[in-house]
Amino acid sequence: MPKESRRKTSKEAGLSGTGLNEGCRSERKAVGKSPQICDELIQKAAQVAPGSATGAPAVMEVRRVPQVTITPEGGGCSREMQQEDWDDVVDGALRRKLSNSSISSTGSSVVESEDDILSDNETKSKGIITLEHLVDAGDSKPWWKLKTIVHWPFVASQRRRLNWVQLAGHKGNFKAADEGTILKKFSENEMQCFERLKGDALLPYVPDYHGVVEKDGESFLHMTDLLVNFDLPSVMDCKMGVRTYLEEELVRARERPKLRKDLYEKMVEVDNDGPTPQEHSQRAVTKPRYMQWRETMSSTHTLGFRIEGIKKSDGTCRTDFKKTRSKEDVTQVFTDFVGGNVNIIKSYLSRLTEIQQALKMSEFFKRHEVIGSSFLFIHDHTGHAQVWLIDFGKTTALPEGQMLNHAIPWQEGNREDGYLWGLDNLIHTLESVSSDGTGEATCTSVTTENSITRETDGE
Ligand code: I3P
Repeated sequence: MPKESRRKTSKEAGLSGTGLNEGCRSERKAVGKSPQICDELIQKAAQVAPGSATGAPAVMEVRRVPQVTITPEGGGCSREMQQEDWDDVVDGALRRKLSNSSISSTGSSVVESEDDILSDNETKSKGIITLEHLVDAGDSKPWWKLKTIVHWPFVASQRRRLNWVQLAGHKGNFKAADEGTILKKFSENEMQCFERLKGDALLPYVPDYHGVVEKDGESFLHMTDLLVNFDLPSVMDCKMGVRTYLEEELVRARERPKLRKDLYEKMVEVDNDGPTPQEHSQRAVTKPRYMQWRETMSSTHTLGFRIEGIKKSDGTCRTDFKKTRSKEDVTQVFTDFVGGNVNIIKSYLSRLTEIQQALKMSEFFKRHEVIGSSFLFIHDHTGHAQVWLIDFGKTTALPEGQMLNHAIPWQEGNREDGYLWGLDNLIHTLESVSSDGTGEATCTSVTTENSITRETDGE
């Protein structure tokens, strides 16, 4: 049953955006143990400071920069980070000291394709962003200790560029690049998808791809930073589809089962009753078992998409959605995400409808099993709102001549992913938010484990 695990080795200490407070606390409460997240989620959208070709903002060299100590998680939130803290950080006489101690390595992949999916044990890789007021023995000036993963830039003129976020995905997969672009750790699979998307109906809805570049001895996919035209954006990552693992992973796992202690630990963090008695006694689970458990705990099985993470314009960041499953809960999360702003929901709906049409036209979509890909929702206070298709590390071409429906139930062997069915439900969910701000989501149907029933079945 288990899939051979695919551990990654990337440890780039490039950039990482952060969030903090409320969401962190709520997740900690929810799982009872781990202080949470806020930096891990979507390494999917990134905001990169303009600067040198090496990615380090040139301006950093001529200004005093804040000292930021990055520590592993632990300890409670001293307090929430406020806007004035950022002001202090960017304007004040704070000094920086960077350490990567809380950046954990990622897994590697037999598929050598997945760049953007959470892979680290959350207890290790997620932290709480907190500030502690400390005394600098050197000049008696106070400075703040920023716990967890934070990287530059903290420069006043670039304050709006502090939004570089990773809401999900393997950590350390991104590096700074020239203004308005980012570098994502190379994935052959994803690169091929970008190449095949050239000229496809989906092209306007995926990040611009600028080719493969080498940096520090590694290869990266160079692409446009989706956050660049937003002012302090709010970002949400929704992973699409009813299935989050490839069929080939299942097969491999059956052939070479591998027990994973880290996944067992992640499971019990969320639900101590999750593992079977046998899994408890071995203190390990297989990867497919974990992935399927994640799908049934969240809305992946019931709605065909799930919320992975949210970073809001106020800096708060949440990834505590593992148990967000019902349509009502999902609706509430969307309502909170847009702050009840129905116009933003309408903009999102309009974009989703365009994407839906494009998906139906797309030759690429017909011929690929789309697994682990997300919609990235981005909006800001100006009302500017966009949705992008991201993360094609596990999007796999079908054999010549084979096509998918994307809306019928998955049965092992048919490679269906439920992507369009999930999009239908996502649209219905947003429509219910736009109708009354809190409305009840109406889904096309109800799913049971591994089955989708909808009006279009059999189309
Ligand atoms: C991770 C998530 C990822 C998966 C990762 C899981 O769980 O399901 O999709 O990566 O596997 O740990 P969670 O979201 O609960 O953190 P892949 O899609 O690349 O398999 P990994 O630990 O083997 O990286």
